[in-house]
Amino acid sequence: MRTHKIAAIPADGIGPEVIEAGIAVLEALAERMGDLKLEFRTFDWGTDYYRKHGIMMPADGLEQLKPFDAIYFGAVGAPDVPDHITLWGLRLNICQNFDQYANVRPTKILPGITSPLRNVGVGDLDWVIVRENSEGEYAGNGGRTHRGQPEEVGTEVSIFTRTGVTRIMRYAFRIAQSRPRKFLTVVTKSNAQRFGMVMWDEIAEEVSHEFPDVTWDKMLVDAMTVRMTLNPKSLDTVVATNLHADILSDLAGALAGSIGVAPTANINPEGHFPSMFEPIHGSAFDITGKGIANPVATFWTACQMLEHLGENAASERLMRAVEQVCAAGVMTPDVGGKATTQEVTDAVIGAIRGAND
Ligand code: GGG
Repeated sequence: MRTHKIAAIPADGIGPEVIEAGIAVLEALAERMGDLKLEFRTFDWGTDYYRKHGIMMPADGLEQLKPFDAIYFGAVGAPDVPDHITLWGLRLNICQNFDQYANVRPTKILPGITSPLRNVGVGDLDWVIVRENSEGEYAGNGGRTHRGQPEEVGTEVSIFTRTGVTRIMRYAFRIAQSRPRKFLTVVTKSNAQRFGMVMWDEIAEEVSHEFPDVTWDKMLVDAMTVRMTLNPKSLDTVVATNLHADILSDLAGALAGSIGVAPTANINPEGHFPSMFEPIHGSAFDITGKGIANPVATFWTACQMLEHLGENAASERLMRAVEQVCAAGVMTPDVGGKATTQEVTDAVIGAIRGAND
């Protein structure tokens, strides 16, 4: 029996709804596999915790997480607390302190889901966006002075380091190399931002020599939105800065039918810290408590988590079950269905139990 210890942090909004669904599906999967045990421990951190304690997670929270093999995260953000407090207090606190510098965001159109793009169907849009996840625009370098006065100044300085850019570039080239098309697009804004972004281009060129079998090209981020929309089949693996990739991956999710299906993995490739897996979507308080949150992104990121844990067969079985359920039309309203979170979850569990492979 292989055992993996997983820390669940459902956090805010629809986070608890989709993580509950994810744990139910993972427990059914482990039972079906027979030789796999997943031990969950749920942490009550997030905005409710903040309202009680003035912090999003306890001071020793990172120490508490360290012994786990992976973190399964829901969503962060609430209407009554500023977003920068909730985001930096929980999600970014974990990502940055656990050096989860590679954020991997796959996109594909699942069977049964319709893309808003014309003439694009299942198999046509198959991307992996690699987001630099430790520095850049999210370096946290800035400040405010003269608050409220006419001369008030606010700075938000992006930090790009040679170490940070080189390691994410290598990571992205490696992913591109592992995929059939062996093709990487490097996104920057190096026409207007002539220091850090030009360094990105130079480092991409340098790292590319380590991967002679990978073809690559460069795009400016504004032009990239056009290419994703009008020529989506021309793309495969993409690497971009923390902010650019955050924006592009929301677009990617929408082009694949809904951000409700888009997963993300925050990876510490060296394995010094647990990696963290979550749906891309946030807390979505407009639909919180209605029972209609799409759990598919949370299931798909569970597949990423299982793969990361070396459980490839379980990962593939879960992805097959999700695709089968989508193809059968059991889907939440964001992707045109009428099913509830619970109905989609039950259908995926049914598909896992019913699989005769
Ligand atoms: N599950 C992802 C999540 O909760 N995201 C909240 C958010 O606001 N993220 C912004 C960011 O990661 O840049």
